[in-house]
Amino acid sequence: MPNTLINVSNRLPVTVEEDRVTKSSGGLVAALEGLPEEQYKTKWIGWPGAAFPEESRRQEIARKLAEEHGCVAVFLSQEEVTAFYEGFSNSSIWPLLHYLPNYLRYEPAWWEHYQNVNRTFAEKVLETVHEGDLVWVHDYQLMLLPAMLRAAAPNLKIGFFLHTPFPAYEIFRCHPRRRELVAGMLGANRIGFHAFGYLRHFCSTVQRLLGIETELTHIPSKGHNSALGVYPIGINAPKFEQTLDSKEFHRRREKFRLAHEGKRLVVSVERMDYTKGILHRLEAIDNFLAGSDKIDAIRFIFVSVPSREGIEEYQHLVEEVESRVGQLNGKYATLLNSPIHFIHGSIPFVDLCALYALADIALVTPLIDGMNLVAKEFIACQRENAGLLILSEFAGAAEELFNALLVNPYDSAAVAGTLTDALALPTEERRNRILPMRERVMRYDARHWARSFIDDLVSGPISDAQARPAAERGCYRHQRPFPGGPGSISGRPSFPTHRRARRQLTGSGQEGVGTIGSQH
Ligand code: GDG
Repeated sequence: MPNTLINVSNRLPVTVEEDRVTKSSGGLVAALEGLPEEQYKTKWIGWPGAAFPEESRRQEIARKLAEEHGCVAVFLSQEEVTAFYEGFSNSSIWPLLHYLPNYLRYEPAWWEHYQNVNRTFAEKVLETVHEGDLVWVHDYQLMLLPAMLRAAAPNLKIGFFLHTPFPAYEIFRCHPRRRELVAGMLGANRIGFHAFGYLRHFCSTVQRLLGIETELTHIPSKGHNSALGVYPIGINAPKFEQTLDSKEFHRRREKFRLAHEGKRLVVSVERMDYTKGILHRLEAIDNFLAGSDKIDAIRFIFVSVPSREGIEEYQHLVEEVESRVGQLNGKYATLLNSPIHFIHGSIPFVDLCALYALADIALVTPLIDGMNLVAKEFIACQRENAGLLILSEFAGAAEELFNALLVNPYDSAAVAGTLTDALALPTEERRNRILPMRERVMRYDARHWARSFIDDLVSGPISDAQARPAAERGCYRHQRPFPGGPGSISGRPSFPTHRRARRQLTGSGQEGVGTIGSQH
């Protein structure tokens, strides 16, 4: 009998527009599509991607999502979208997680909304969960949720995965709600990161902000341990193999080949985000083109998916990128070629694969990135070709992709130099580089990632039983590091659905007799 895995993420893997329900594109979605269905029955809880003010419309969408997609919708008002999502999550936490305190904006009212929305998610989880289910919370929008769930259902198995980097303490401490955020994460039984460096930063941040003595394997918390682990996310490998085998893929690749005949292709794919280093990359391309005598023979293809368009910094970024692309095309265009082909939009998956497969080089140069799936997807599509990956050393993927050409994205002259060298590498050497990496990428895929995390969550080496002795051994420097502690993070003395949730979870009216997850 499969376990039910309840994935909780800000966004559902679908977007609802008018009468259309479409699959969202994004890293997490791709990763969880690869879970083995025979082992895990998955449910999703999340926001469908737009504000639906009318109650009747909400009911209709909720029914459709539940019946057709196994999703439980959390509806947010327009005010919540602005304050919780665009404000607190993406204008205060996101920049700090990516070492960009200059982008940090903060309004105290956002904090109220962030707590309220996390509380709404907690209520939805507690309404949905049954005994034996696992709850897997994703990402920085829901950092308070693990502690809220823990307070309401102490025996629930809760995992938390952070898809971004976790920065050094000196950066994270800039956040006005820094303590509450890390304390919220500690409600989880297991916390996962893409890279060991992020885990280490999290430990030292918890130690310094909350005064808790931490270990690299776990952090003792009240009544349980939060085990820590490194789980580098992978791609949905079977989906890529299937697509590469399809007729449509071959048709599209041939079409693109004809359209770009005679050109070396350099591809960059990403959300339009300031962390992705797009402007720095354009600087490097300027450098490269200035020194090249073969401008007609090269084409840079940018696919930049519109992202967070309600946020001012993102609007400025689009303007700057478009203006810089225009400038460079004006400067370097000949009668035969415009060197930068810029798409501010999303392309179909099969086209994405065809583009990756055809490209000579992927230029993936984020200023910082939790993992970066594009780098792995490009490698996956190099089944017949022998493309090269130029990768920022500040992407989590750089720790795994041992044969990539690593660059410092801030050093545009060096990036341009690497590009020149890469284009000159003989096919044999390129093939020798890409093939062993491809093997690794296809083996350690999304399925492997999700399974490792879930297996460790279910039966991890640090059991809850060790929590009490750990606390008794005096692992806390301060018992109450800040008023209230994680359990009261909501600002209310007790969780609103506390009693109801317990009754529902334990099947009894008794408080404190939670049995959920006890078989693990
Ligand atoms: C976050 C972290 C971490 C892009 N354009 C198109 C398209 N995409 C797909 C790619 C890829 C995904 O979007 C982007 O994933 P990344 O990992 O590169 O980046 P983020 O969106 O920032 O994701 C990141 C990730 O979470 C997972 O943990 O790796 O560090 O920031 O899958 O293929 N897909 C389609 N058309 C496009 O035009 N179909």
